[in-house]
Amino acid sequence: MRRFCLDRRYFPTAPGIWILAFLAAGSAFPLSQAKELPFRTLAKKKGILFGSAIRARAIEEDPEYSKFAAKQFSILTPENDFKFDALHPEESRFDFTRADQVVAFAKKHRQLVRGHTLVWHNPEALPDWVKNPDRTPAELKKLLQNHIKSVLLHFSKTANGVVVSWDVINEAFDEEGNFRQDSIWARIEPDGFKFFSWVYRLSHRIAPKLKLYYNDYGIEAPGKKTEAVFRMMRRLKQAGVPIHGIGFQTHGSSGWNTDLSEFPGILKRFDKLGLRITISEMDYSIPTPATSTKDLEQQARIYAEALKACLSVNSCQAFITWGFTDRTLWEGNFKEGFGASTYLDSEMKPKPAFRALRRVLTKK
Ligand code: 9MR
Repeated sequence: MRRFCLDRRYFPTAPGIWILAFLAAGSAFPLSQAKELPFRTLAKKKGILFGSAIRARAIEEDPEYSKFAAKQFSILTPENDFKFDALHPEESRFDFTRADQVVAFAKKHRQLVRGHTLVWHNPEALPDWVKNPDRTPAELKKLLQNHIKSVLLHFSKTANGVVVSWDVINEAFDEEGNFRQDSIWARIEPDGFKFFSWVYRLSHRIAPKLKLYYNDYGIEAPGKKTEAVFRMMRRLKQAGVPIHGIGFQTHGSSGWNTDLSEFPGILKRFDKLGLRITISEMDYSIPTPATSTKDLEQQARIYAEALKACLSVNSCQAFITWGFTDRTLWEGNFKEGFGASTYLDSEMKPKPAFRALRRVLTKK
């Protein structure tokens, strides 16, 4: 008892002890980090999911990358690991190794996965056996049907409740708003409405619990393509085709897709069709090396505007960026001399865009 009284003379009372302990620890544990809630928590308070494109290989090989992804995100889009060439390298062989690694990571960190993508014309994401020019439309139809069925059934069995949505068709319209006739898949059915109806009805029959999205870029401002996509979505909805959402990729770069002032209004139009909305591949590339404060601030402004647009409609489910560090960029896809499109630099240090996103998410 006596000793306890003595001790009390030297040790402050309850609130005081915490203030002292905090000050003493201050240098080793900066206040800014101590109180920074991860993106996923901030986003949840705003009613949305927050995520990024992710690569199974980077999760495996780069601890800093995987630590950030585990902590910050509530939804992941496999950047390439769910694509046709990755999952179905030969006609009679599927390979789910990398895809299953993404799912395992998501399960471990209580994250959702957005499947990407079942039907995409881009030859980069198609294996040679599909691209064989001798295939008849009937053969193409059969192989696409088999691909969709096998892939959706695999994830229904192994990732039920984790893979919750899919970009079923990706980028089916050209810049003029035409259903792409140069796509290999248009050989199955050149009429866009009939093709969409077939693919979405088929996918819904196989996996009725999934939310099925259409996903495209360059539809964040008014124009021919935005209008064509809107009309197609409206027609599909009116016809009762099971299409549930639309992904606005929101890629941009200095000089392209820089004006997002009409984006909230566009989202409202799609929202009124009863579609869910996702900002699905947000990024903004700038001249490299990315040292200009003006460019970095412009990048920050665009990221913030896209996120605000998402928050402006109730149906916006998720804000997903196309990568989160300049360490792992989608090489080769940028204009010469451009890059640095994410919100962390290649050393994983926050760029102005990182702060800008946090400001939007923390604003009352
Ligand atoms: O970032 C992806 C890149 O690593 C791949 O090589 C490429 C082809 O599969 O696809 C890139 O991702 C694209 C996405 O799947 C669809 N929208 C545009 C993205 C950037 O090109």
